[in-house]
Amino acid sequence: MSMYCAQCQEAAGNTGCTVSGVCGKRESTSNIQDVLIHASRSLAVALSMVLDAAGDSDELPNGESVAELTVRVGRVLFESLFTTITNANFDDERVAAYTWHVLKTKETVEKELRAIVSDDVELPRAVTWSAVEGDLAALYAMIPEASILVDRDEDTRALMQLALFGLKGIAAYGEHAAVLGFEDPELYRKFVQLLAGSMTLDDGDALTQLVLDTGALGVTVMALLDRANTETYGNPEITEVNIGVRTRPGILISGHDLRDMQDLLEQTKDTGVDIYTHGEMLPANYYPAFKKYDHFVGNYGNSWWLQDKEFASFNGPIVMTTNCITPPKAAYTERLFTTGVTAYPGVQHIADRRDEAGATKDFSAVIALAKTCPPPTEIETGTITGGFAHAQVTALADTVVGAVKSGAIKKFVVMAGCDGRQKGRSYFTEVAQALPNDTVILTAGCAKFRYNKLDLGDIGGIPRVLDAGQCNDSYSLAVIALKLKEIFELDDINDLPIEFDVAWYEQKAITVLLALLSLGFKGVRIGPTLPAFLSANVAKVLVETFDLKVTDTVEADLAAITA
Ligand code: FSO
Ligand code: SF4
Repeated sequence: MSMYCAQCQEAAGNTGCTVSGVCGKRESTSNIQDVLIHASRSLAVALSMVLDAAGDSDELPNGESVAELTVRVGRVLFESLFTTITNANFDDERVAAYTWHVLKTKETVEKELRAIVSDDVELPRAVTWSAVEGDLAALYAMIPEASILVDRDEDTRALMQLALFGLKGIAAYGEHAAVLGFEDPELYRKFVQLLAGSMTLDDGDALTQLVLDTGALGVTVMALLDRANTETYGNPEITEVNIGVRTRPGILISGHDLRDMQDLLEQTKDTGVDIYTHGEMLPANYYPAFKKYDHFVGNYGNSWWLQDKEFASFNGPIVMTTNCITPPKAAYTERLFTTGVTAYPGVQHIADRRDEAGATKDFSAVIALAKTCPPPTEIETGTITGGFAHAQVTALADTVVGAVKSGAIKKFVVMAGCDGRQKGRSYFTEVAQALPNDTVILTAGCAKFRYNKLDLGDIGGIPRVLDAGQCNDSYSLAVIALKLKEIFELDDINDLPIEFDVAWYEQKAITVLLALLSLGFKGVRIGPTLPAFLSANVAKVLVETFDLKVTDTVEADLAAITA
């Protein structure tokens, strides 16, 4: 076996990619990502030892406070793990650069630790290993040690991966909040301790607790990101989003980074260039702060895996702010730009802003290119409706509650999550189409593209598909459920008329799943398959403890959902 990766729903044969990734990830990239993850967990182990040694004191011998050190390390870890998420970074050199940055940060933590503990204490290898910057061979030499397959039985490995992938999602959500200036030292501290545990623990009970704690931290980080987004850009509101095109050249922006959206909209004002969203950037259309720009036209295309056709027909430059990028086609490679944690070899990269506080990114190269391009080719016309995040739904609470009480709404079906290439995902379109007219679909994430253009009608003015936003906004769906529980004065959240039929793809979905379990939701149905990295025993525990289900046939699930 030359590589091993089972982190996403498209893992080959639903066991794992071992030669190259179904996503297009090469063996070398997968292996160097394993080393980056290993370095990141090692850094977490080093810092957690400092935290333990410091106890209640905030003072450290070398001048930095414990809180300052934790935030500094936490930022590095958020970025380093985010870049290893599926379809984020395919560029070995950039992954290596992240790894050296992590290792350099680890050296500073090791110095701090050395100053606290006595000289005769032998520090673990996680703390002491390193690799000289620029020495790729030294990183490759770490591959055998970094592999998740090393010396572990399958149940231990399954629990470790479940926690690690949940932590990757937390890193992504945390990074999105951090670029908007929303950070929580306590969140970083817990994150570091959990990440360290994902490397050092090998006892089943302790690892199970680690998974549960990861779910609880998932709730915390999603609440932080919700605050970051809404306090920065306002609460999403009901919006008719144009899916047609105008006649001027355009720039297409995809991924999840709203700060990039803000910078791009500002810099393209009065330039004669229009802005369109793609994939997970669609919900940017729902924010008051972005609606004020006249040159923000609407959304172009569908979910991430259709980018090879839709980027080609867009005709102008495309900015990928985060995952999901797919191996680009020649028809648009020269018009494609990446930024942030996202990268692809041979694709132009917009430099990051993170090192300069408050600095904006420079999109001038993208804008200059756009001015030379023809306008987008129209592929659709009309509008789609969205913007049903928790504040908007709460504002409609009287109507919604009235419809539930009158029996006009019998069930809410949460069909959030991610989309993917697999043919079997037509299941989600078929379920949405076949759900009876007294059901409302609550969605978030790119899973929505499987049914958000169907004409499913409304119930007394409430659309039957309520889109809360990005997968990053899945928290909104939990808030809505908790609000309904409060309004209906229920003791148990599971007494609500809510069913879950969630599509998963990458690691943020694992965070969302663990967060839902942590909030007490039971009977969550996920599909189109259970995660490949779960062992039979771990899957059994999830089924028995949380009544976790895997999607079945459309007919069987419809019968169960509407029962
Ligand atoms: Fe989709 Fe991709 Fe948002 Fe994911 S674009 S699949 S969960 O990486 O990020 O929903
Ligand atoms: Fe395979 Fe998914 Fe890993 Fe890509 S991210 S190598 S498709 S398991």
